[in-house]
Amino acid sequence: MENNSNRNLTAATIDFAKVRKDFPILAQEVNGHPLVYLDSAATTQKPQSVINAVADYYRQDNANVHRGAHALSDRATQNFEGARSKVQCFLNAAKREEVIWTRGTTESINIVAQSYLRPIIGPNDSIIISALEHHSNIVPWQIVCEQTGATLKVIKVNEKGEIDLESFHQLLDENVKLVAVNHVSNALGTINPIRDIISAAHQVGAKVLIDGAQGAPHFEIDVQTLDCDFYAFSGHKLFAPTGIGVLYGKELLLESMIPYQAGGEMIEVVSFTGTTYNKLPYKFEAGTPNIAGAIGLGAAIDYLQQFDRQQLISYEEHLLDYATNKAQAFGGITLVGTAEQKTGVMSFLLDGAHPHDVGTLLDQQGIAVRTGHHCAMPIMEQFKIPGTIRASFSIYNDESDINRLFVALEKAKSFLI
Ligand code: 7TS
Repeated sequence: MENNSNRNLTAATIDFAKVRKDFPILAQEVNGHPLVYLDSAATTQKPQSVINAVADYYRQDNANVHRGAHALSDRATQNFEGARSKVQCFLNAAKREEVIWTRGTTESINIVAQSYLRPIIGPNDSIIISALEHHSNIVPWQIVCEQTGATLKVIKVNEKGEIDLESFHQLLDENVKLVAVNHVSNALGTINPIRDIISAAHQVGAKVLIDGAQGAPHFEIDVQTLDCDFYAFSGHKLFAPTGIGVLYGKELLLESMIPYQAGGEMIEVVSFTGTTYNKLPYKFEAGTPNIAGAIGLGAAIDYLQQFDRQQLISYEEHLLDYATNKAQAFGGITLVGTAEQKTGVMSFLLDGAHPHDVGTLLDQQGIAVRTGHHCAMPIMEQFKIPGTIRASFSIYNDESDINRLFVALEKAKSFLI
């Protein structure tokens, strides 16, 4: 369902004050102050159109999909499969069968680890990740290594928080079965050179998984041009509900893979003399899926696609520049992650204060940020810090949010230092 009253036409300049009004949760006070939400890298807020799509599904169409011989089930199935087609367009996947519904990025990566990689990897083989990964793109590969005797190799990251491509090339050889890197780092905001990584990996015959949890919310993704073998993302970081996400995989690879989970929906015929599996994408979708979540994700894609995405990207870049300049002028702030190519994530330390204490004082002033290691402990270890304060920006933020952050930081500073 589209929120026509707030529709912005592609060619027109986006009215960001109107965009903000699309997100009803933002119009509240927290601890006696108007909410400033700067934690979109953890999860984005939801526009009214997404909330309506989920509510409409439960109010009008709720039924199980692909099964019922009745009108509600037909409608639910159409909306659910329609959302899959929207994701296909969103990613520019060649086929809708290449779009698998999952719970989110974490589950998508685990499917690739267990259903694709584990059966084809052995003790002489290796997996490459970077030092800049979220735990979801580290631990599944460590488990595969424990199960198979394969080796996990880690690309170095420089002091700005950028992937060192030379170190990557040194790790690459024909025993590498998979390279798994994020599109954008959640902890530092670095945009990684995934095109170079994909083409170099393919030259030695390795497949590539892109963890797009922080990439899909910001960029137009074209999996065919990228030529990645797998791309994973979560709905909830893209203005959609929690509990829904996507694994894109090239058809031939998905065809070759064993199912991840077994049960209803993923079968063709079940008998005690042998069971055959359903075709793609259902082979990987055992059990009743998150129907409302998928429909909500479809609505979130509709919401995003009413805008000129390039303008959204420029706006987020402007917010990041605005915040970075303020941080540099502030005195006593150390920025962590200063890559040339960054999205709207500002990770920083208030010198002499623990990030958690700063986070608490910001919350008391109505400002939501995340503090800690951001599920990326290895990169924190490299910088020899326990964590950072992370302000992450989205299309519903504006300069006044950033001004409020710095006023609150002044207060925190006078209190703590
Ligand atoms: N990969 C990256 C790069 C992420 O940022 C996250 C979540 C995940 C994987 C896992 O996604 P999930 O939806 O399956 O949980 N990142 C964050 C974060 O930065 N703060 O909270 C969650």
